[in-house]
Amino acid sequence: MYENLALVGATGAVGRIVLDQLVQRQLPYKTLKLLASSRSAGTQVKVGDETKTVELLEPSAFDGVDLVIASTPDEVSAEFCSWAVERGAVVVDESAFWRMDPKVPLIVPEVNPEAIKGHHGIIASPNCSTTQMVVAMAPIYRAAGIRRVVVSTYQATSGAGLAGNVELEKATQAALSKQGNHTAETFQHDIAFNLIPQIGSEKHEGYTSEEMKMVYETRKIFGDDSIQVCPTCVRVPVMIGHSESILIETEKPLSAAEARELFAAAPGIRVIDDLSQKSYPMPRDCDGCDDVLIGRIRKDLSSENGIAFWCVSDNLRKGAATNAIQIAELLMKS
Ligand code: 11C
Repeated sequence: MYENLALVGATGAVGRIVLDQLVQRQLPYKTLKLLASSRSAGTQVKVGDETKTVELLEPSAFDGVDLVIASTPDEVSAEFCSWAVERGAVVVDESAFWRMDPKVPLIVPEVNPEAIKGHHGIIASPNCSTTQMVVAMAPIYRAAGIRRVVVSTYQATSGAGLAGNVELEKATQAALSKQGNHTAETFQHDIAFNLIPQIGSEKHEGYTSEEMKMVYETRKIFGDDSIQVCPTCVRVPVMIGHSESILIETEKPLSAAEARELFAAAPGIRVIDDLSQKSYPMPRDCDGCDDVLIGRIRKDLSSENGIAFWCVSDNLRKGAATNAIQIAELLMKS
């Protein structure tokens, strides 16, 4: 039974959406604790019609808790998850810290819900840019197999948390008032009217940590190390909604019409695809929605088995909060 819940990181950008979703999706819990570091402990937070006080994140806070949903920085997850698991709770963790641990299932419910059976107390939710891509890949993978994916991302500033959006606003105001370059703190360079082809740190052979997450997490979620992924991750001056240009090379040939049908029938995907009517997904369309939006579906003109498309998703919802809530729902049903 998972009826006594705790949410760690309740005051962050994703934590607030998790709270809304707990209420909107009517998760059947009895008690709910909100936990955060000393900086946010004591804060009052609305949960539906109730106002709750955020409690201090410490080992004894998990006494009597069955299920934890956590949206915290990696170093916080590294420390507190064992406090919860030792007390018998299961943690659904959104940080990157546990994702590649072989004992920890990495779950996207539309893709690999069965992997949840193997958990040892911690279940990880993937990086936002991986999540929307694997939701899009899943129906194609099942129907035609996937050899290779080439993906370029256009990632919103909220991927870096509330601070990312504050920086975009200040930088844009500075640029418009001609005060010159805004001093970048969250991002590597001034984000106003700019694109930054670096998300995360330098990691492997010229690829960044964000890009390597897309490689390793994708293989783990599909349980298929043969999938080749070539990612380029770019920060763009958009507050909400990651966009991705994706080219998939399949094992078996697939027409654009077949790919469109597969996407349309897949859970968690909404197709918006009529170029003649200027109809395709854009980040503004996905703000507040839980689906992965797909459009511009077309055959690759340069290879036999290539399908190209455009994919947009709310990085704070399906990319983070919604995926974690769906994992919690899976557990509650199990
Ligand atoms: C970004 N994708 O847009 C990152 C944020 O591993 O969960 C999420 C990082 C992660 O900056």
